[in-house]
Amino acid sequence: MRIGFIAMSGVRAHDPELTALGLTLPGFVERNKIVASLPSLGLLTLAALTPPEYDIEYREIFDLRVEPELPNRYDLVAISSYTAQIRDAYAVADYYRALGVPVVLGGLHVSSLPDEALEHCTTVVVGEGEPMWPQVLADFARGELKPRYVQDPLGEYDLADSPIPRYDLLDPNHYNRFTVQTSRGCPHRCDFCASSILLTKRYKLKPVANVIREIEAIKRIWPHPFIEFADDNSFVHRAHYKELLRAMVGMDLRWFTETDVSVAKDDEMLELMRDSGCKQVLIGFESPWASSLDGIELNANWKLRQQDDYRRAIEKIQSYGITVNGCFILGLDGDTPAVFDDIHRFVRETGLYEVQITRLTAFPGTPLYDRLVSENRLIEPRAWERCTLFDMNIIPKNMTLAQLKEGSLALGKALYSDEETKERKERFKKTLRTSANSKRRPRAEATAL
Ligand code: B12
Repeated sequence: MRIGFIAMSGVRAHDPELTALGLTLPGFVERNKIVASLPSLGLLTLAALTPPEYDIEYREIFDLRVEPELPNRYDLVAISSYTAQIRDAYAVADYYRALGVPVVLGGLHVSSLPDEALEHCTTVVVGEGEPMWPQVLADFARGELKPRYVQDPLGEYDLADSPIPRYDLLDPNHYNRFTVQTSRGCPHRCDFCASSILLTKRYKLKPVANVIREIEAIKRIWPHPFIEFADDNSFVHRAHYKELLRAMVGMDLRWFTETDVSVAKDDEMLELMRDSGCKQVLIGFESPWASSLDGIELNANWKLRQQDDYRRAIEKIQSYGITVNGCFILGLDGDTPAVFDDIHRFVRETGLYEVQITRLTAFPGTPLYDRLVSENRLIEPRAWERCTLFDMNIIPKNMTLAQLKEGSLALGKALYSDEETKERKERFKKTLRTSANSKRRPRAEATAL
């Protein structure tokens, strides 16, 4: 029996104008080259939970229009789903179903919209894949595959049970980075967030020993790897992450993760990050404006309360030789057309090394999506191909669509120009030369390992 694990892959915009721009702006091209080829950790994890009697094939499809040939040798097909490329995922599912091959769809998009998915597949899985996949396979083996498997309770999988993803199915020459997930969920609840919080309301940690086992598995096929933590918010649990980072010191790693601005308050954490090979953290600042931050974090307005720390935090983190990739969302409800210049000014003043601008996007399953449906502010409901974070799928509140389009294009052209990209890098290098924090100091833990 042969199972095909199929992931849609690559990073793109739907609007051809944006795609063309992305192909030419230096700062943007560079970032795309780095992230465009990340594997599907979800499917590699399911592959690890597949008994050895099955033959496994892992396949990524970058663009169905470019590579329309699909292998026709599977007895079962498992497809993962994010929103932007769901039409392609459904086309692949339709193709195999027409051949009589059972198709299982899982992942963030179909977990939010299982009924839509069932129009294209044999079976849909709602929730985290790890506890569900063995049940699916057992029923498949008996010829009793059900149309729907729903994790109950949702998000309660214990990451202590997590297997080592099948990194051995990958050719390291095809990737710039491998991903490792060290936590799932986030304690904050931003109304737009369409990440793993859709699957787990609880912030969950993977035990240090499991993470280290995964890194060791990667190092067996890629001795000096670049690792991206596929976390929504690393370092929330300070003591846990310090233990993890101590164990990573001396493993000869370079790594990247997503976190929040509060990490800047913990010097010991920053030292450990530096000493274990952290090269960059991505932080969602979202906006330099209080009016735009107000209300986007639904539990306690956390994002608004951090705003005063933004500048100090960037300076502090970067003084450790760790670059900050600052993310800003354009078209938030508090934004007016004046926001574009202010973001530009903020980036230049703070010396952020890298910057990511995206347009406010309402993904299915998020509080933002439900709110904008009720306010009739979706441009084209169910046009999932607009959910790239670069395209526009919402009608902004305090500017016109044309203003959002023009303002973000002009900002992108300025920020990702050759001149400004170089300027940001030069400035970072210059600060490092005078920063005492950037130098690695010998530490007891490092020599003990
Ligand atoms: C690595 C990554 C990528 C990689 C790899 C994507 C891939 N093929 O897996 C690349 C660079 C290719 C990529 C591309 C894009 N990405 Co991306 N990416 C991530 C990132 C950083 C980590 C994802 C991850 O590995 N999670 C860990 C795994 C274990 O979780 P998982 O995939 O959800 O899988 C679990 C379950 O969903 C389930 N499951 C998943 N698949 C299946 C299949 C079956 C059969 C079953 C039973 C279960 C199951 O089981 C798994 C284990 O529990 C997240 C942000 C983050 N911090 O998480 C964004 C994220 C997933 N990306 C996002 C976006 C928007 C994009 C792009 C649209 C960007 C663009 N403009 O092109 C594209 C879309 C790609 C697509 N297929 O549609 C959004 C998706 C939102 C959404 N709900 O759709 C996220 C959440 C970031 C965000 N800012 O919101 N991305």
